[in-house]
Amino acid sequence: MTLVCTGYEPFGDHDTNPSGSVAEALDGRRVAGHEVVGRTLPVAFDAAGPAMADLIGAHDPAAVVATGLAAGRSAVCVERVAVNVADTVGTPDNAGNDPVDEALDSDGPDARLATLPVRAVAEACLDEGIPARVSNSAGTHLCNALLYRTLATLDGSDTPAGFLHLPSTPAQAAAVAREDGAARGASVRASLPLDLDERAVELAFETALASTDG
Ligand code: PCA
Repeated sequence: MTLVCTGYEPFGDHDTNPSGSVAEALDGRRVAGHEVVGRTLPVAFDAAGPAMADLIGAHDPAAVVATGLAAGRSAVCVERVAVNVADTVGTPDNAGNDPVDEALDSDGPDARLATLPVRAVAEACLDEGIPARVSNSAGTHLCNALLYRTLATLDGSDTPAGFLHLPSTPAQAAAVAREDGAARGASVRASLPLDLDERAVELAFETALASTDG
């Protein structure tokens, strides 16, 4: 079987997106006996959910881990919940959509819980020295929407699925710090290198499959 990992293209003020880099790096890699299908999704509310549904339909994965950038967060965030709300909070998607306080699905539940074993994934990361935590809010931008729609697509199946928010890379943090005047004493946002992001995704798959195996 396969494992589906997605990341995103750059969006907003970000020239790069570590999540897309992680998905591309993992594409074709064997993790826990399965081959990873890693894809970069568009940052577009109308397109990301259907793209994920197509990936799941085409590859019938044993587990799904979607990832996205959460600039400023200090650790890998294993998201517990997706809420039925779309609000870009002023950063339109790459198609120009800028929802304010909208429902993702007017007939859907208020929230959907990730089916990854979120606490075990965070613990596995921490055990390997990767800064990580469970997060109880994926925000209301596209990452929340993708988790909501992925869980809807998999509703009724036993395929575990979840979402990891990734911090900025060191290069992103340095670029912003340069602009912000860090060389004159301004603060620098937290960051994490891509190899630790990649390992966190591997651990999410390994942990999910270990708990599925019983
Ligand atoms: N992060 C955004 C959307 C795309 C991305 O990488 C989010 O956190 O919703």
